[in-house]
Amino acid sequence: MATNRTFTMIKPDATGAGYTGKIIDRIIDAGFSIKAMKWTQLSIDDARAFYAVHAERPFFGDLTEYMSSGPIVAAILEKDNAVVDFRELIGATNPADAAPGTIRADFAESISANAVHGSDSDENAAIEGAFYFSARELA
Ligand code: IDP
Ligand code: MG
Repeated sequence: MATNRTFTMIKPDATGAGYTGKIIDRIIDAGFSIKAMKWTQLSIDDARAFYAVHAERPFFGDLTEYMSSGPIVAAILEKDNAVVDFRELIGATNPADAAPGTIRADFAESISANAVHGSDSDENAAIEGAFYFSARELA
């Protein structure tokens, strides 16, 4: 059953480049409402836990180092069809392949430093949201 929620992070390349406000504007303009949001930073162990599903991938070390290298903004977002619509709003993993006008096309640096995270399923949206937020923190 669709939960109509997804989870996002604005990644260290984008917070460091000063794109946080612009990316949040894109998200709100696309019809998502913010249920919870925080500015924080992952430790290397936090990043390893968050991305445990990718532990066997060759880029796991680079990814976890990068994701713990600077501040991120974590948020739970709500909209009809949230998971699928948000993946469409952010574009392909590699910004070189991302459709024009998507967040990654406009703000990402590289396939690794790609500006934003978006959950890939309702199940993972719930797991990832719970990594950062308690039920008490949701608006
Ligand atoms: P997604 O973020 O579009 O869902 P995933 O395949 O789930 O992409 O990969 C998670 C994250 O790992 C990506 O957003 C990106 O930061 C990083 N990543 C994915 N593929 C590569 C790669 O081939 N080289 C380096 N980093 C990668
Ligand atoms: Mg993914």
